[in-house]
Amino acid sequence: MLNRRNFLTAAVGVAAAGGLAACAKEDKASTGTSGGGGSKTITLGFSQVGSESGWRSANTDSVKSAAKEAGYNLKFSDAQQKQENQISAIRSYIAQKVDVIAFSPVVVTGWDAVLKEAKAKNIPVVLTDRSVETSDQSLYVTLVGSDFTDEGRRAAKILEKVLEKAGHKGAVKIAQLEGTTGAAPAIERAKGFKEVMDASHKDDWKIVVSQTGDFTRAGGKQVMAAFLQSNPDINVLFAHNDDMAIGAIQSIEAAGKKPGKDILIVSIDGVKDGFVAMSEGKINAIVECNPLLGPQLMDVVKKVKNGEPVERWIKTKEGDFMQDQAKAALPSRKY
Ligand code: GZL
Repeated sequence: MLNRRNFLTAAVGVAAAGGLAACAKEDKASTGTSGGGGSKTITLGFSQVGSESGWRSANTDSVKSAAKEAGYNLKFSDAQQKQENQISAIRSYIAQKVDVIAFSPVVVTGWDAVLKEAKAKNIPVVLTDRSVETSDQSLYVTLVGSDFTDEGRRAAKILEKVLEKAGHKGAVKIAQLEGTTGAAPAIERAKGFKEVMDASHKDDWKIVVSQTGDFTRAGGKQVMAAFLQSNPDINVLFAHNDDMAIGAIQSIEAAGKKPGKDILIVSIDGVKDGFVAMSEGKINAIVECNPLLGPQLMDVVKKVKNGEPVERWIKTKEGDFMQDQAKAALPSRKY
């Protein structure tokens, strides 16, 4: 929740706002036809988490291109992974009286105050990608995004196949590279993975070390290096996204070990670089998390603007890939 100091700062920010959010980077060029006074063109205010990973870049491209395709007036801001920047951006969209606000919340908590301000101004809010924790379900209309808990379950289940294919014998000592602390995908992927572990692998699998790498390559590289210092007998890495896995691979190789062989790797996202690493034998399996939400989002925004009913959760469709599928799949990967 926002404390009094933050709230006052934000209030001052809103008073002065008029246009750009105080700290976030807002794209100057809005896409689609000009909002102007014309009521027929939809003006959408979108606050993006940041640009921390290949997944995020693909997600941003999808939102921007779909808004352009739909002829919407898109106001877009990059929060550089800071919640206060997202809150400022949302407040500036409220001040600009956009038709709909959409955002991917960097973390699950701390949104009630600003979402209540949007509600007070009758501006509907659509969540994309990540969800929020709130007791007031009226604060957003719908979530367009993946089931992260299921992604965690799928990661554990595909690890079973990876271990079998590798002919692994003995204890499974897992290092877990967690996503951004407090973010829905980090919380829920860990939860889903643990569900399968507790149900089917109480005696043979153990997460020996787990820490956030903040969804970035640099984070994955740094934390994996520390993991290898403290737990040299790690034989599996579960990374909450490909970017951290790719960073970790650099540290694994620097330690003189073979990623994909000495340390089996399962990751989530399915970005092109993840598929390249898989085709090189360095990642053993990837659970896809589809970032191409733009078209679904624009369709929902139009329905919401027109007051039409929408489902509470519009889930994205995604698959799972083993290493031997990587080469064939690469040419058709869209992100
Ligand atoms: C998942 C998304 C996550 C990706 C990461 O939907 O929120 O954030 O898995 C990204 O790559 O940083």
